[in-house]
Amino acid sequence: MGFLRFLSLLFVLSAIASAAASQALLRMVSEGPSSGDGDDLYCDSWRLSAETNNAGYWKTIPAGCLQFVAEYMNGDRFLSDSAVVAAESLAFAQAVQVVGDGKDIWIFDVDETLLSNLPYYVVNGYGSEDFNETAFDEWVNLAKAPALPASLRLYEELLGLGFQVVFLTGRVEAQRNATVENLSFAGYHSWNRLILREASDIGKKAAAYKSERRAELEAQGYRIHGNSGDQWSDLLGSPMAMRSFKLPNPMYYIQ
Ligand SMILES: *[C@@H]1O[C@H](CO)[C@@H](O)[C@H](O)[C@H]1NC(C)=O
Ligand SMILES: *[C@@H]1O[C@H](CO)[C@@H](O)[C@H](O)[C@H]1NC(C)=O
Ligand SMILES: CC(=O)N[C@H]1CO[C@H](CO)[C@@H](O)[C@@H]1O
Repeated sequence: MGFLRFLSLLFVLSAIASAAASQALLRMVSEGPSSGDGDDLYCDSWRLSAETNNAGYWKTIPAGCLQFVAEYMNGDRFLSDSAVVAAESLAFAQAVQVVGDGKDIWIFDVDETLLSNLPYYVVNGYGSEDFNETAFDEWVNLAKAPALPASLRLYEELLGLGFQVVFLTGRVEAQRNATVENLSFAGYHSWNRLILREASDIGKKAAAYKSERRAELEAQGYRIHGNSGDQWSDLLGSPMAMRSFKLPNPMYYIQ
């Protein structure tokens, strides 16, 4: 083989190899890792997609992202992401003209917003397992969920600015006592009202149930300035708050 032919063969081979490598990378990023843990690049992109709702409904986190989600939830990144959301919420709230008639409200969701169920998910696979309602309800009834630090601070600051706070949760009336107990123990000392699902709400999609409750509040003359939740179904639907704030939650998606 002549030297030039050898060189051009080498060139063709390396072009094929680099095309194959970039194809493989594209496939990996678009389909997710085929096996095992540790593909942080894909998992971080998936997390962004889930948080922005580009992913739409998902039942469990992607196979291979268990380690990533565990590290995200237990690390500084989750605390920092939550703190930035709270800071942006506060900046908006400080610009609101609070009237002082008790009708300026801010809505908070409860689970993964005011309270963190991380202790439950630490022993239940961080969203990698199908949701087990029985086991989750047992955990809720223990009333051991700690506050999400950034939300507790925001809550205090909003009260200081003169807002009324309303807690609107997908938890059911039967869980009222456990919820009140734990909100109080976690540091949430007062609220305008705590709205839980009544019997007639059971089976409703979260977005429909929460929108109906917001409509009732507006009909009673309340002005819903802000709404904080970790699920899009806490925030979307009509009527919406003037500003909605999405907290991070890569562990589950509620429709
Ligand atoms: C769900 O949790 C309950 C209570 O902890 C348990 O008895 C049951 O086996 C679990 N179901 C599944 C499908 O894992
Ligand atoms: C909730 O607590 C009140 C007392 O504060 C009690 O009367 C009521 O029975 C409790 N409800 C449930 C479902 O445990
Ligand atoms: C973290 C926290 O405040 N947990 C409390 C939740 O409420 C129960 C009482 O129902 C307390 O025992 C926990 O300490």
